[in-house]
Amino acid sequence: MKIVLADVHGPVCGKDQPSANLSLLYLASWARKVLTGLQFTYIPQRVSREDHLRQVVDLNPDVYAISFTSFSARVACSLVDEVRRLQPDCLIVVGGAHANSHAQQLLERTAADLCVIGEGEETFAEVLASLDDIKARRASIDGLAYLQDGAFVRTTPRSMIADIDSIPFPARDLVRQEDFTGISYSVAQPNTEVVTTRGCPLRCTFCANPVFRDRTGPPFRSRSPEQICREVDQLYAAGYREIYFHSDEINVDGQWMLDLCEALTRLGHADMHFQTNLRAVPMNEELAGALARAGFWLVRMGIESANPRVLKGIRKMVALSDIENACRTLADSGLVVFAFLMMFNVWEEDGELCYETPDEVRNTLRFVDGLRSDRVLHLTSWQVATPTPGAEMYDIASRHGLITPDYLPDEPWFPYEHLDGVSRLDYKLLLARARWQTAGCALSEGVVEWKNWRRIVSKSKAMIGM
Ligand code: B12
Ligand code: SF4
Repeated sequence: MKIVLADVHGPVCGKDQPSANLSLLYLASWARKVLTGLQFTYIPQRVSREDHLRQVVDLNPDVYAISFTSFSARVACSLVDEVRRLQPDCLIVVGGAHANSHAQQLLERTAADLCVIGEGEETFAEVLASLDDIKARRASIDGLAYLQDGAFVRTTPRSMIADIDSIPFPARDLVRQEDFTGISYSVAQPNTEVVTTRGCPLRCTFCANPVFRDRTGPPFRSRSPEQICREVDQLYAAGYREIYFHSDEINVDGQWMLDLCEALTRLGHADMHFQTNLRAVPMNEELAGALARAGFWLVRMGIESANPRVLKGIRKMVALSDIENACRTLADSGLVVFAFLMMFNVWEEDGELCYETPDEVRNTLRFVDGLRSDRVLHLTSWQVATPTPGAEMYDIASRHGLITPDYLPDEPWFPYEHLDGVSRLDYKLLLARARWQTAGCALSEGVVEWKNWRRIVSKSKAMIGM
């Protein structure tokens, strides 16, 4: 059986693809564990639209499986329709973040046959096993959505895999390292990503983390440190020297993080470097020291805002003092601290629409400048808070008429068009200031990301008003 595993062609949000899409490689590794006779071809983001479609026609696959977020959904939908035109008999399966929140719309508006909702490994393998008679058997496969005589059908939700150690390592043999640009802000080449946990126990309103929540089974699961270390060892032997650990937040379970750090330290790969995402709490000298000893050099922390009113509204569940403490503790242990920041967040209080004001955004900029001058915060990334399918903020924006049902977040989101107290001038000045701050950080740390030249050019043009 021939199966294409497809990423949309890029760049997406102005960026090239840093490393292989692990969602697709996990689907392949699980399917290989339970089935035989499978021939997978992975098409990365770097392949142009023409070459993507040419490869599909040349391969003449039985299954075309495509993964995408809401930010690449528009391109993905047009690819699906084009693949259907060129390969009328191929089964088209869609999955990923956008498929989770917009299954019905995707099925009604594109030529996709099946939409996989939730964790994909078991569902996809069952689809492949039933391929000969999929129309008759799809109703008995959990975690699927499809149209039957034009009506939307959703099968029983798929239980989550309780023991994620049972999932084999992603099928990296299907990809070529040269198709990827490498992770941003890296100190060693080649580098790649590893998924260490699935799900997050928290519920920040702006976060679209829809796949692993509100379904049957445990929402937050972690791999055992030993199993992660086996994957790290394998990657080390394959020549990799830096890994970005994609836990949503590595420290939501502090004891597990300590165990992982100890196991990584015991591996003894002094020239292997790590980076990860984390939260401001829990953080203390023991946790920060363990990260540094294990080989972590960069930690990316969601600060979002320096305003207690906003932190409470977006349900960040951290105090400003926690953020400051985390920056100082991590920096004292020698770690480079990278902050994710947002402006003009939107939330709801007793049904009323609330939002971050221009003065509050200015306050966050000043707070960051203060931490920078103390040398406890080193790099930043600013985003305008955008309603993203799967996030509570998206539902709030819909309820208050800020977005239409057709809205996709690849369209620019201008807060001044939706929020009374934000003017166009406020927005432009604050965004420019935030971009200068990010550029200033990157220049002073000596880490300008030239590979994102498209973004740098477009942001520079925006800053000088071109
Ligand atoms: C790693 C990551 C990235 C990496 C991707 C690396 C790569 N190599 O391609 C980078 C840094 C590039 C990235 C970029 C972006 N990301 Co991102 N990313 C993630 C993250 C943290 C982990 C993804 C992952 O690997 N998960 C592990 C795998 C196993 O889970 P999974 O992806 O959900 O896949 C499972 C199922 O969804 C399903 N499945 C997925 N695809 C398919 C396809 C088929 C056919 C089938 C059957 C099943 C299936 O089966 C999989 C296995 O169970 C997620 C958050 C999260 N926890 O998922 C955000 C997340 C996916 N990203 C998000 C966003 C917003 C972005 C950006 C827009 C950020 C930006 N402003 O630039 C860009 C857009 C990129 C794009 N191509 O569209 C959002 C998407 C929300 C949405 N509704 O669109 C998420 C959910 C983060 C969040 N909490 O809000 N991201
Ligand atoms: S922003 Fe981080 S802590 Fe909040 S829900 Fe998303 S992954 Fe969890």
